[in-house]
Amino acid sequence: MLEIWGRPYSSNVIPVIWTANELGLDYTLQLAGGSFGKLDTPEYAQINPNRMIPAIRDGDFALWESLSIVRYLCDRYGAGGFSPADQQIRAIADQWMEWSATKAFMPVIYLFFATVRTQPADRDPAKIVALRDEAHATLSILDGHLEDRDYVCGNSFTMGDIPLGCVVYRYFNVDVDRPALHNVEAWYQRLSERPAYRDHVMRHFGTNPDEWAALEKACASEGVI
Ligand SMILES: N[C@@H](CCC(=O)N[C@@H](CS)C(=O)NCC(=O)O)C(=O)O
Repeated sequence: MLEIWGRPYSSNVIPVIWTANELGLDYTLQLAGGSFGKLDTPEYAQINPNRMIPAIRDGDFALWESLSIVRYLCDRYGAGGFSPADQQIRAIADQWMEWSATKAFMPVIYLFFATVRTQPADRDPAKIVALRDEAHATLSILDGHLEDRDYVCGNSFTMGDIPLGCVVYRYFNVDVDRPALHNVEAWYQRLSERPAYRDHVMRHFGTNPDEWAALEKACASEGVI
């Protein structure tokens, strides 16, 4: 059975877990990383020599790097669907996955760390506004792209929506004022109609480091997800 190594509150693990659930795959989640540890074992070094999460094992095959895992799962188990058969449509999906990793992820994750992962007394309001502005400016590009399409590749949900769907959930759920992004908001609404997105991306992550840590610890009691 497919094994996913990671923790369900990690920004790089969430796209992998969401993908596996979209594809209806049977898998076991090996809780690892952060307070769950296990990354410094010889067994894990065989799976991911970087000792980071996520990683997967699919039979004898091991793979790391979150978006490579998303592509692999969609190619192997969702070919012609989440991984479009048309090479140009697939390239567009790939383009937005790369763009998510290289442009959209950073301002949003830094905004997340400057708010949820920082004690309220230690927060820097100017830094938070600057990160919010950077995230908004970047996501405005996605907003323009979604002006005349439902999903990043057109009318169907594909792997191209997955990394950005995770980024946008965090952006829309940190406690900051945000200028409108009408098309991204409409796309986010469409994603939130998907059960796998609701269950595995739209996890309440708390409002401060203590709540966040307690929520992540509690996921250990969920066992296999
Ligand atoms: N580019 C890698 C980044 C992996 C990464 O930074 N993982 C973090 C968690 S989000 C990690 O392993 N941190 C150590 C830990 O969680 O213990 C990917 O997308 O998979």
